[in-house]
Amino acid sequence: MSKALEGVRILDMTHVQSGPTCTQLLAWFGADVIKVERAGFGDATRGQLRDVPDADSLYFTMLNHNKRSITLDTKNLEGKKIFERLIRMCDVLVENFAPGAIDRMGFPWAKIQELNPRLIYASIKGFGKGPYQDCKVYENVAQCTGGSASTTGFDDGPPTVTGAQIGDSGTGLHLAIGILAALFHREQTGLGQRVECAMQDAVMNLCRVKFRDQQRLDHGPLMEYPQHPNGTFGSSVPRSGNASGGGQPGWAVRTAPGGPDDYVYVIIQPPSWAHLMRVIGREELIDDPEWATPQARLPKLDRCFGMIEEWTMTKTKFEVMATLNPLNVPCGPILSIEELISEPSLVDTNTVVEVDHPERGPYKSIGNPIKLSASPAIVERSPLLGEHTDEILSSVLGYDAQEIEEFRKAGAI
Ligand code: CAO
Repeated sequence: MSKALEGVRILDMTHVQSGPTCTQLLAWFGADVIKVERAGFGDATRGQLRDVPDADSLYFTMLNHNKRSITLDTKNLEGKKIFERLIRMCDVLVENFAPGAIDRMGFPWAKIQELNPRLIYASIKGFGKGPYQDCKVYENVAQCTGGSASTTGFDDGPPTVTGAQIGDSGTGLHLAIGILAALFHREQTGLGQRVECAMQDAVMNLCRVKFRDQQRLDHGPLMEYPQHPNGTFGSSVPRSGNASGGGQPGWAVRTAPGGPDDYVYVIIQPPSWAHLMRVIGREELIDDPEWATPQARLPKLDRCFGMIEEWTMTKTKFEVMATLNPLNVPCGPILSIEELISEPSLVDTNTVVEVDHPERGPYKSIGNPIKLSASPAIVERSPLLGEHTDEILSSVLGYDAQEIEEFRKAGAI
């Protein structure tokens, strides 16, 4: 089996979550990802939310699989020489420092291009050009400034951030796509280019349907939202609770035995209406003009899902799934993280993997969700801080033992 990105070398200047998710994905596709970290400190996440004393945290290990780590002070005079050589030897530089940090290290884009015109220089920042371009941004700030928080939650509750890390991991995915496009472009032109993705922009892209709804609002109420017909609409897209974001209505209804995650999401697709009504014991509504069409149901979706819930509450979420699926009713149980992490079918597909680590022992992680038939990803543990410093300096950059010793004495590595 060959690796899809075999031969691509990534100079990974990323930290925390957004950038590391991007380079981890490229590493899973087979790129050689060299993570540059400050000696003694490393990526701040190594020490954040620690569960095992003195061991790299799960925050770090789960975002930095399949990489090599070199410690390097890019502000040290000797360190800058190593950094320059890395720029010459790599295909892609990825970074998500605060705005201007790479420039302040003495490496503006013009200089990077001069050092290596083939290098693709990819960055994540919180915002694109505009009033907030110099701001530092974390996950939830991006969710709040990208339209996700204002549209998530219930009408009578506050704006809500989601558990899915759409600001960080979502932007990392976007950046990875940009890098792959730039690599393809380089095949044709021989030249690298700048790839930028702002976290606000990535979240907005993921909130695309809410921008659809903002414009639909100009033409009347959003009839699939729970605010119709019992509530009110303002001038902006409201929070829609668990309503479906698509053309078919859906809702999360309760199931037995009534625990916090005992819910199932049910979608009423017109062709399955008859099946659904039959199974819940409401055959009389199958052809009733008050209920039989999507248009007739729209003003009373709450009652509709109420009826369905009366039935689902007599079953577990898995029984509901087993009953409705054969009837072609789209539905899905609300699965807890505890249920997902031990689900055998997800282990079989390597979506949930177990990885061993010298400091912390075995732990569970999420493998590559993108499956390539000829290049399956094998998840390897994250590197210890500086684990590959000497190896990279000698085998990638060609320094000899004495030069490496001098770099060490100068505090560059
Ligand atoms: N050698 C020498 N200096 C190094 C170094 C190295 N190997 N690696 C990092 N540094 C320096 C940087 O140059 C920077 O110094 P200056 O401020 O003097 O330029 C400094 O370390 C800190 O970098 P930072 O400002 O990026 O880090 P921070 O912890 O203060 O901020 C974050 C973190 C995430 C808020 C900020 O990096 C950011 O806004 N990034 C862009 C958006 C982003 O990706 N956010 C997602 C984070 S995950 O939720």
